[in-house]
Amino acid sequence: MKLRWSHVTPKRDYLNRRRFLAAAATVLAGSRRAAAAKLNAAKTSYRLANEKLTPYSIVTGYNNFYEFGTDKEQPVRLARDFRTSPWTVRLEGDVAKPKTLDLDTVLKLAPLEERIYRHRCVEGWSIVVPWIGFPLSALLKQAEPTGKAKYVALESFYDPKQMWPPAWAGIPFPYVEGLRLDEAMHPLTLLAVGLYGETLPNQNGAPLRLVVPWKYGFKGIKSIVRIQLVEKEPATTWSRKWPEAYGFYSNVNPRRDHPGHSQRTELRLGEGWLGTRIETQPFNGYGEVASLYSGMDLQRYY
Ligand SMILES: Nc1nc2c(c(=O)[nH]1)N[C@H]1C(S)=C(S)[C@@H](COP(=O)(O)O)O[C@H]1N2
Ligand SMILES: [Mo]
Repeated sequence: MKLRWSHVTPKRDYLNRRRFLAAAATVLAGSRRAAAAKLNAAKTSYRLANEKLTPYSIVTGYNNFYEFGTDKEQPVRLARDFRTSPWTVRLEGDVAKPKTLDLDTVLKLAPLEERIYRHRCVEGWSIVVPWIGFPLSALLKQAEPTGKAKYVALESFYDPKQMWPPAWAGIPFPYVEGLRLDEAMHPLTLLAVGLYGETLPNQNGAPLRLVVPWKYGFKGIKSIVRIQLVEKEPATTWSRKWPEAYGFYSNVNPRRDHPGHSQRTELRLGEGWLGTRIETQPFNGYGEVASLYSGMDLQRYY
C-alpha cells in the first residue's frame, strides 16, 4: 500500500473519533495520562489510506520496553514514575559540531508533524499510530556529520535505580540500535516526541524515540540520550542477543521467516483487543524505500 496525501477518513469523522478516543482513554487510563501534555503538530503529513488508527488504550497499554518489564502490560505501570525531565541528547562521533541539546531545544529544531504510520513488531503483531515528531535528519544536521560518517548509533537512557537489571530483562542495557546514514536521513525516518496529540507517554519511549516504519519495531529505540555518527556498522541489542533472528537491517520482509515463526502475516490489533490477521507487506508497505537497498541481497542482509 502506498502513502497518500488524500484523506480517506473524512476530517470531521477523524476529529470526532479522536475526541472520543481521548475521552475514553482519560476514563480508562486515569493516572496514566497525568504526565502527558498537549502537543500540537504544525501540520499533518503521511496520512495512511485504508488504515484505522489503533485505539489509544492499546498503543499505550500494550508495549515492548524491556527496561520496564518483559510483559506487554508491565511498562505502563513500571514506567509511571520514570523521570524524563531534565533531558539531554548528546550528538557526537564523526561530526564537525558535537553538541548536547536539551529537550526544549530539540523540540524547536523543526516544525512538528503528525504522521500516521504502521508499526510491525517482529513478534507478529501490528498497530497504526498517529505519531508526532520531525525527520531525524533535522537533528543529525545540527551536528554536521563528516564524510567519514556512514552509520548512526543510538543509545537509550539506562538507570538501574529506575529500571530492571539486564539479568531480569534478558538483554544488555543500555539498549542500543543503529541505522545506515542514508536510512537515518530518509524523510520517512521520524524522531517522535508524541502520539495522539500529546507528549510521548513514558511507556512509549518518553521524551523522544525513533520510528522507522519500514523496519521491525525493535529498531525504534526509545528514550534516546546519545547519538553517535560512526564509520562502521554499530552493534545492536537484539542482533547481539540472537544474530540469526535479528539482523542489523531488519526491514519488514514477509519472505524471510524468523527462526521461531513465519513472518508472512501479522495480527493487526484492534478494538476490544481483537485482532485481524492480515498479510505482511514488503517494507511494511513503504515500498518507496526499496531504492536504498538496490543491488543488495535482502535474504543475506536481513
Ligand atoms: N529502549 C528500548 N527501546 C525499544 C524497546 C525496548 O525494549 N527498549 N522495544 C522495541 C520493540 S521490540 C518495539 S515493538 C517497540 C515498541 O514500541 P511501542 O511500545 O511504542 O509500541 O519499541 C522498541 N524500542
Ligand atoms: Mo518489537
